Amino acid sequence: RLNYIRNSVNEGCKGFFLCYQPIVFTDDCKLKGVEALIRWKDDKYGLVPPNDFIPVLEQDALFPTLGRWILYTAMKDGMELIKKYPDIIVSINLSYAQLEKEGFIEEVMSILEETGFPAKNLCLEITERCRLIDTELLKNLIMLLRNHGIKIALDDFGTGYSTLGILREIEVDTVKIDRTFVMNIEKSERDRATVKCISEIADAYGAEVCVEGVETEAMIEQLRTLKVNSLQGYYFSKPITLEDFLGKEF
Ligand code: G
Ligand code: G
Ligand code: MN
Ligand code: NA
Repeated sequence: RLNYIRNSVNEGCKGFFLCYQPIVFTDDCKLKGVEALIRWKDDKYGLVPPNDFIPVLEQDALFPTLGRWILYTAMKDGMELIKKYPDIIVSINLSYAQLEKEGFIEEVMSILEETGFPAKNLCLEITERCRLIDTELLKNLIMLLRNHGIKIALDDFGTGYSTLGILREIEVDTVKIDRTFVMNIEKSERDRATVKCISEIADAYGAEVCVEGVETEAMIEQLRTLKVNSLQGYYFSKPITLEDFLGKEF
């Protein structure tokens, strides 16, 4: 199946598409942005989730092709979203293989120019696996991207390599608290304390907090009592296609 997916990348990223999941402000649940999430679909294999191909393709020589396609498609779609929601922030997940590649910043800048998408509406999410690259290099890249007005989010915070150590070292705009920390927030005093502390640290570092995996009204009530700027989760919407997203009111 992987060779099959590899071939699709070589055939102009055939079968790949992006879904968008809303991110809303905690206060009023109004739309703040979207996260772009990749999918692959094909007649033979059906719908294949990113966990089944991203980690493997990341190690592949053709990943830059897919990485560029993701950036380009999300910004092109982003232009459609901006027409309806002028202040929308479009978040795109990055792989370390993309960041590590020479000329990455130039690539992002050229796609911004090509699509006309404004840098201030763009947020790049870096994840645990990005820690695999040299911290100095990562710090430097992030500083340069932010100097261009692009926002940076630290994804999956609290899990894997997405730690306090890295948050202390690099300056990001948003910390995305992993959903495992909020799953039981209604019952668990420990989890509430954890989210509260992460939020306070993020605040002290000048970063906003986004909580992922919000599935119930009760979770929202809990999170409103903590310093959480934005929320994302199935309660608001699952990731949906651009067409479906534009057909709804958020
Ligand atoms: O959408 P879903 O929950 O299936 O995503 C599973 C994982 O795949 C998440 O960790 C997510 O960050 C990652 N992922 C989704 N889309 C992309 C993408 O476009 N690029 C990268 N690098 N990772 C992605
Ligand atoms: O690692 P990252 O944060 O990029 O992954 C986001 C993934 O989390 C998406 O693939 C999305 O499908 C999934 N997701 C988003 N909201 C929820 C939710 O409320 N509950 C669960 N279980 N998964 C979610
Ligand atoms: Mn993410
Ligand atoms: Na996450």
